[in-house]
Amino acid sequence: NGNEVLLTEQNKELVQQLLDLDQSHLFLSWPPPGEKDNEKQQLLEQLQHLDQNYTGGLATYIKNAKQLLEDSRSGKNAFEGFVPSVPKGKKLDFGSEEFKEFEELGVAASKEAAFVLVAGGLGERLGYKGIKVALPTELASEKCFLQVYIESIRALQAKAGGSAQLPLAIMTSGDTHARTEALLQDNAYFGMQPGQVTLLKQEKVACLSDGEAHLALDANNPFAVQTKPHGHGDVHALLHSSGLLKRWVAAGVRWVAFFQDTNALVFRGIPAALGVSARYGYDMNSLAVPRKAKEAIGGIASLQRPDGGHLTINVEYNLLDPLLRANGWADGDVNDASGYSPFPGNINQLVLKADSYAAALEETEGIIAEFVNPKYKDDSRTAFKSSTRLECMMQDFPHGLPPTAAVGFTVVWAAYSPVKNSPDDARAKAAGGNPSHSATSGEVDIYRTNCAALRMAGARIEGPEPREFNGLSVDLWPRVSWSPFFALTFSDLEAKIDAASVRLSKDAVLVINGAGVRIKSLDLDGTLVIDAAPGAEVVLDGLKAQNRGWKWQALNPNKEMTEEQAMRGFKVCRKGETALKLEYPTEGKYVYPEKADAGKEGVKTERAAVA
Ligand code: UGB
Repeated sequence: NGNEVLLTEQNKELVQQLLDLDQSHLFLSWPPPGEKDNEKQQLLEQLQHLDQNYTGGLATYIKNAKQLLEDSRSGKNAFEGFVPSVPKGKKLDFGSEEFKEFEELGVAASKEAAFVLVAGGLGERLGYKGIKVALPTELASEKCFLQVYIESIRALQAKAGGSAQLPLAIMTSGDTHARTEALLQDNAYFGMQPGQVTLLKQEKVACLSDGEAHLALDANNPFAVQTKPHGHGDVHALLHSSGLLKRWVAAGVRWVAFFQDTNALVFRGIPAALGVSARYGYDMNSLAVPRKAKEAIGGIASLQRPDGGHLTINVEYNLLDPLLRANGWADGDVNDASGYSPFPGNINQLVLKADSYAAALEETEGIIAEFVNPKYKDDSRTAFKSSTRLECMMQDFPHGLPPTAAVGFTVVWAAYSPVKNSPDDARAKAAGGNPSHSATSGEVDIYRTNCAALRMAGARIEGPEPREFNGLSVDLWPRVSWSPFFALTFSDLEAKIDAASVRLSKDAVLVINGAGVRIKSLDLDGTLVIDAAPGAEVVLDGLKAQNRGWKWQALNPNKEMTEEQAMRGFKVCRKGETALKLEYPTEGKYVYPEKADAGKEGVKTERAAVA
C-alpha cells in the first residue's frame, strides 16, 4: 500500500518474512505514506525487538506457535504414550545424620557452584506493588528475600573456604529489572562484589489472537503488538545467549543451583541437594517436598517415552492422576505407606550439572518444551476468549537432556514455604486443604522450621501458640531468626548452640546476626537481639533474660497499616525498649553476661543496653 518506501533493508526483510507467514494484517490498516509515519516506525521497531529477543526470531516463534496451537486444538496430550513410574531420588530427613552428611558434601561441592535466581515475575497473585525479592522474609529480622539469598551464598562461600566468589545470576523482566538493580545498589549488593552478580533481563513475547498464530495487535493501538511474559523457562535461553553459562563452565563451575523469588527456606535444602548431585552425578536434581496425593502441586515422575527412552520430569497434578489411571494404577495418585504420594512435590529449585547443562543448551539454544494454553471461546476450539502466547517453564528442562541423562530428586521437608498468594487466595487454598503459600505462612514457617531445628538439636522450645491472622489459622512458634553466617547447615547450628542448655518460652523472640556468636546456655522469656560484626566472638553463657519483648499483633482493620503488614495480617509491636539488645560492632572476644574473670587477658566485655 505504498508504505514500502518507509522501510529500511533490514525492515524489508522482516516484513517480507511476516507476509510469507500470513501476518499481513499487521500492515493492512496502514494509511498512505506521510500519515502516522512515526507510529508505523514504532511498530517496525517493536517487531525488530521481538525478532531479536527470541531464539530463531519471529519466524521461528510463529512456526512454533502454529504447531503448538494445532496440537492444542486437536487435544493432543503432551504425555500421550508415556508410561509413568515412581522416580528414583533421595528422601532426606531434615536434621538426620544422613542429611548432615549430604550437607557437608554439598558445602564441599559448592566451591564449584553458581546460583540463579528467577525473579522476573511481578506476583500478580500476591497483589504486591513492589518487587517480591524486596519483601521482608519475616518481621523479627526484617531482612528481605534478596538479602537472605545473598547472605546464604556468601555464607556457603565462606564455609567452602576457597578464594572463589560464587557467582549469582538474577533473571529480571521489564517489570522487575530497574527495581532489582536499585535494591542491589542501595544495599551495596548485600556484601557481594558487584561483579559477582549478573542481571539477565527476559523480554516478553508476542501474543497470538487465533489458532492460525496471527500476532495480536493492541485493541487500542493498531501500531503495537500485544506482548506477555514467556515464563520462567526463559532462564535457559538467557544463560545460553548471554554466554554466561559458558563463561562459568570455563571458570570451573560444575553445578548450577536455581531458586525462586520468595522461598526464604530454600537454603535449608540447597547444600544437601548439592551433596546429592555430587554423590550421584545427577545431570538434573530437583529439590522437592513430600506431597500428599492429589495435592495441587506438580509431582515428579519417571516416564518411559514411546521411543523407549526415560524422562524424569514434573507432571502437573491435574495430569498426573489421569496419566496414572490410564497406565494401570487403578486408584491413580494415592498415598503410600509413608502417608505421602510416591511422586514428590516439585518446588522449582533445581541443581543442574554445568557441563551437561551447557551441552544441552548448545543443542537446543535454550528453547525447551514450550507450550500454549489458550482459553477457547467454545468447543470448536478455534476462537480465543483473549489473546494467548507461547510459554515455557524452567522445570521442563529434562526435555532438553539425552535419554541417558541422570535425573533425580532430593526431598527435604524444611526447604519450602513460598509467598505467592494474596490473603483472599490464601484463605481459599487453606479451605481446600492446600498450603496457603501466603506472606503469613511464609513468615510463621521460618519460625516453625528454626524451632524444629533447635528442638532436634536438644533445646527446650515452648509453644506453639495457635493464632489467627488474615483469617488463616497458624501455629506461632517463638520467633527465632538467625543469619546464614551464624548457621547455614544443621551442623553449624549444633556447633554454635549447646542446645540442651537452651530454653525459649512461647513468647521468646531471638534474632542472631553474626558468625562469631556462640550460645552456651540461655533461658529466654522475651526478646533478645544479638548483632556481632565480623571478627566479634561472643559467647552467651548463663544468660537468663526476661523482658516484655516484641508482640506479634493481629491487625486492627480500622487502623493504618503498611502493605507488608496487610499481606501478613499482623504487625510487630516493639513499644519502647522492651528487648535485650547486644551489639558488638568491633572485633574481639566477648562473654555475656560479664563473668568474674571479665577484663582478664583475652576476655573483653561489652555493656549492652538492657531494658
Ligand atoms: N518468573 C520469572 O522469572 N519470569 C516469568 O515470566 C514468570 C515467573 P510463580 P508458577 O512453587 O509451587 C511454579 O509465578 O510459575 C519467576 C512452577 O511452575 O511464582 O505459577 C517468578 O519471579 C510450579 O510447577 O510460580 O509455578 C518466580 O520466582 C510449582 O513448582 C518463579 O519464576 C510452583 O512454582 C515462579 O513463578 C511452586
